[in-house]
Amino acid sequence: MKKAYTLLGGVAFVLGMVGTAWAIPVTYSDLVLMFPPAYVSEGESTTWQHDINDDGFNPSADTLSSVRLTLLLSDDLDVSMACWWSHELEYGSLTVGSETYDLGEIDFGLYRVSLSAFVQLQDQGLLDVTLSSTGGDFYFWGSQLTARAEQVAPVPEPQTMLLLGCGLIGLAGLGRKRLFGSGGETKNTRRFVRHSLLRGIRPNLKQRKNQALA
Ligand SMILES: [Ca+2]
Ligand SMILES: [Ca+2]
Ligand SMILES: [Ca+2]
Repeated sequence: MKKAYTLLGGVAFVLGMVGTAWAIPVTYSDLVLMFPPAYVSEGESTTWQHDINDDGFNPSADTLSSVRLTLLLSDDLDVSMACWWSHELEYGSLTVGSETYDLGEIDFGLYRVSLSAFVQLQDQGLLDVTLSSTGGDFYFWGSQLTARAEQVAPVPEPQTMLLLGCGLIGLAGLGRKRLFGSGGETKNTRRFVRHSLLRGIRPNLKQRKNQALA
């Protein structure tokens, strides 16, 4: 009986696994490059859009946990300027949804921003970004979006579940036969079966032997 409980427990565990959906960590990235780089003049701004729908993002299956933007910016070093020390300073800010992030002084390099809210990306798979100059002018070369998400694993189709169910029922039946068969049969029953079988086969064997000799 102990074995029977173990088997039934195993079947229940597998069935439980089939019914439960689990989350898989996924990372989406989207690159927007500017050729030539976008010029952001003093007090002006430039906008672009990231799209992770074409990278496999599914708003109903993916739950975003973190979103980061990495921008490549450069100040517009004017080599024709007479005095190298009189270069102006550039400052920028990034606006995503209702949030604005200060980028500080712009030189040449990568500027990373971790977003605190990303409702639009979660709902539509799209992210509209605005880069503004809060002082001086500079160039925007491109933006890389990195979004981490938890993806709900697809639930097996009804046909697959039906097949699996049939297999499990078959396994349970086989296990039951093995478990209860040995205990339920008495020695006499076994003997009876063996004798019946032998009785059924022997005459045939004798007949064949006689036929072969004749
Ligand atoms: Ca994309
Ligand atoms: Ca600068
Ligand atoms: Ca400048």
